[in-house]
Amino acid sequence: MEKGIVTSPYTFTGDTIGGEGLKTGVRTLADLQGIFADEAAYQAMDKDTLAYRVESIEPDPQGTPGGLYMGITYLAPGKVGKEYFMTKGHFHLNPESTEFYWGVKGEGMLILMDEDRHVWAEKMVPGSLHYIRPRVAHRVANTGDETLVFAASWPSDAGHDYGTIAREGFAKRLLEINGKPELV
Ligand code: M6P
Ligand code: ZN
Repeated sequence: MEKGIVTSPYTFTGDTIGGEGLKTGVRTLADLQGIFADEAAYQAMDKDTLAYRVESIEPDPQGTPGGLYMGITYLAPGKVGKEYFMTKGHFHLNPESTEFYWGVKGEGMLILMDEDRHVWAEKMVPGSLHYIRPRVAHRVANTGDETLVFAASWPSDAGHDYGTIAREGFAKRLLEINGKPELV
């Protein structure tokens, strides 16, 4: 190759990312204990069931100011009782930090909650782009019957605050009512 011209160490095909230092994280139902409303339905399910997998490129160490990460999440279809499979959800530890999510495949809902516990949701479909503002917690539910694939990009110094959601949850839940998703 010509001097000074190199190939990027990363790839992005639309629904996969790859390359140097690719990280993979897996969450089973066991990792989602306490987030679903129907505890009896949760207890009756196989805790080894895969809920989602996150693949990410994190070029700089966590906490680096000015850096950016990119990830793709593969969220399985399914429900615990009437509640769709969903990500744990988080605020950012650095409360001013923002994030983009975008829909790649399948159908879902991005559930958002501000610090006053006001909850709303944006429909996630292939091509939908979602800007998550500062101080807004975010979680994604799969409302379809195929794997929901969505991509995300967030600052390397955003951090994940899971504790607040673990303690207080979201103020509304996305349930299937008469065959349709409803925030209740
Ligand atoms: C997106 C990004 C990641 C996040 C992942 C799963 O890919 O926001 O930072 O880890 O979704 O969401 P959660 O961490 O809430 O389980
Ligand atoms: Zn985030």
